[in-house]
Amino acid sequence: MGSALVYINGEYCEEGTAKISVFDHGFLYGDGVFESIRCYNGTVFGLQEHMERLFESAKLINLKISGTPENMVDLVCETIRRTDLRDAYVRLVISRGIGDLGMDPKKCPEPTVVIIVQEAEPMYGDLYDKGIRVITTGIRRIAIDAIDVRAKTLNYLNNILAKIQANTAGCEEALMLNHLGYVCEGTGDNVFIVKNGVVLTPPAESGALKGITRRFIFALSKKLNIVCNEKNMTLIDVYASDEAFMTGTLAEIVPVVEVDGREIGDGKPGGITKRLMAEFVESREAYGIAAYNEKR
Ligand code: PXG
Repeated sequence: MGSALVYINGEYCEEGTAKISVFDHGFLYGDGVFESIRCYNGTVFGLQEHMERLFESAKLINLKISGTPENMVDLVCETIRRTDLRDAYVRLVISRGIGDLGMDPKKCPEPTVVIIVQEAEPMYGDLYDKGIRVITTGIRRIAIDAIDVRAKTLNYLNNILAKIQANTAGCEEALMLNHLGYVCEGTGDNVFIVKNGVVLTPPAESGALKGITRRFIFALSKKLNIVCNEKNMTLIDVYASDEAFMTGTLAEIVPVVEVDGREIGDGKPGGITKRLMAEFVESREAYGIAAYNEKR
């Protein structure tokens, strides 16, 4: 994989020289927000939606981003263009910025803006044909009255602890329940099941992130005349489903063929899942903002 290009507060540098201060509160306290974004053949997938979520996340933590969402769109596109990559993985991080060794954010005058652009590769390697195996983790998703996890903040330890459990169990991903025991999401992806031809996913009120890919699944389902609804579900709904899959910017759409040792359906990626995966590849280049548009 080639070296990443990194934008930090107005400067562009190669990954080897990209540095931020140890006094940055993103590093010291996880005080910041981020977005993970994909670019397919020069089009930045769902960039408008990513920007809306970024500014909503920033609002939750009362972080003032200088400039408008449009300025940030331009900056992301400019950074991609400088790499000449048409297929790229982009990480946009905005932290509280440099402060002192105290958590009080009022000591941080200026947010730190980082954009990393590198080559993209599929998160689950060759498992898109076979499907992944998942365990339900004992780590509950953070309750929304603690941190509203519908904001994408730099606090990912909850998810990382769950991922460690999945790794220990020899599974690819962990399914996280919310504090009431309802199915919520994966560590870095949203979860869907298919039952009697209907696609179902937990509502955002379950504490699941309102994923950009999740939202795209609603559009793809509509296009394919498949009913797709939000529904609160418990583990029995997942175990007894006909098909299951997870979605995310990095994961894209990945079939789930086993949960907690129970085969999902016939233990192979399901028909509706495969149709959605094919339609995703077909439609994704049209869903976003062109990074290489001459006007930029
Ligand atoms: N839920 C959570 C908790 C996420 O972090 C998604 C769902 C899917 O949302 P999008 O908008 O991407 O469809 C995410 C995003 C990683 C990694 O390294 C994963 C994400 C973000 C950053 C890193 O696995 N997933």
